[in-house]
Amino acid sequence: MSEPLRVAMVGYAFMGAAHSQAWRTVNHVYDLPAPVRMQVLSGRSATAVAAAAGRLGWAEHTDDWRTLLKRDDVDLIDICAPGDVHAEIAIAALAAGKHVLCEKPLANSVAEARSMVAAASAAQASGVRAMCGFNYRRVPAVALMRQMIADGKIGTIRHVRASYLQDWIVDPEFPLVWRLRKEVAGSGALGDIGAHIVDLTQFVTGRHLTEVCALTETFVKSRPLPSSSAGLSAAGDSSAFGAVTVDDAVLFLARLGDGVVGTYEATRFATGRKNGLHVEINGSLGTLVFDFERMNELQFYSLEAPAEQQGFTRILVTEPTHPYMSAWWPPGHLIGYEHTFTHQAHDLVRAIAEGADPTPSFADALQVQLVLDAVARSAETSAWTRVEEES
Ligand code: SOE
Repeated sequence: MSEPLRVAMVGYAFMGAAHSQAWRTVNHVYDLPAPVRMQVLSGRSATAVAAAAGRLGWAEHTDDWRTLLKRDDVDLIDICAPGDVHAEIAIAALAAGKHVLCEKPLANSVAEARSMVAAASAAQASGVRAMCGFNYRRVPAVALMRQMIADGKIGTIRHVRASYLQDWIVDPEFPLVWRLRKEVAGSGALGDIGAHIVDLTQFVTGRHLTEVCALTETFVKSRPLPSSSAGLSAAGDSSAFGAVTVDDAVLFLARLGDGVVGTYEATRFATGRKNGLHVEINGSLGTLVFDFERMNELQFYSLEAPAEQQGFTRILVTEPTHPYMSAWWPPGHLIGYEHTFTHQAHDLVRAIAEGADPTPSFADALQVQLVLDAVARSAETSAWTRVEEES
């Protein structure tokens, strides 16, 4: 076994907690080439970060992420902070020779994402690795969906149908948290959850969106200012209001080349939908359907089955032969949301130890950013808009 991989993390809210859970678990689930050590947690408030470090299992804490750059007992920086600081932290970390895991979306703009890709490729020469955290790629049923499409099980792809539906801001009294401010989050439903379905559909189909036609809507245009900026559920102070500067919902049509067409919808106003991530791919020989709220299952319809037996089959993705599942429980014993982050941590640690490039790379995440940018421009102009190609 090689030297431990000493991790530092920036941010400790929902995503920070999910990533911490993965760093705590990964050593105990997988026989890793390098054991993970949870070295130091960074956050802006000294008292809050101290409490979070104790709760989440970090050995030390700091209120200044820049100190991480100079420490030679930190090998990897995991960025779980809001989007407006991704580029600055990632570029500085890579320049300091630290591997980087950065939450999605990679950045708040294409320009930032491009400079992150440049920093990652400069660092790559000295064995420094960078990865973006699109965790849903690591749901076993999603990985199986990709394999089955690549193996031709549904034939030639015709339709991609994807939606990501949540409802956590349906109440107009819900406060103006950072995810509702463009200068911090970059965009609203588009970058937060739309980015996931863009990445997922590109991942499972092996195709890129080439052209989009979009609309966005902001239903609640001003909200009470939060009494603290601590997290997504911070209570509002209804005496003072601020403007919502991002989209509440986005819908778009897309082309994915060779006649493949797609529909996409992302909203945080789908009352009753808590984390409804749905992807359906129709091909010339069949259909595959994934629904996150039943994340251990994959629905498969095959025209190759005898006519009298055709119908949707529910594949329970818990066999040891299914992607990622051999590390977990006997067949039929289900896994959950947090496992996707453990799989992500595993894949990253293994790639670093083997000197391989982890995926999704910063370049893959830039490609998603180019789609988000085309969608935003299309919504502004009400016109079909080409996704820029990266040379
Ligand atoms: C909030 O909408 C959020 O936490 C996203 O930011 C995550 O990426 C998604 O997995 C769950 O919802």
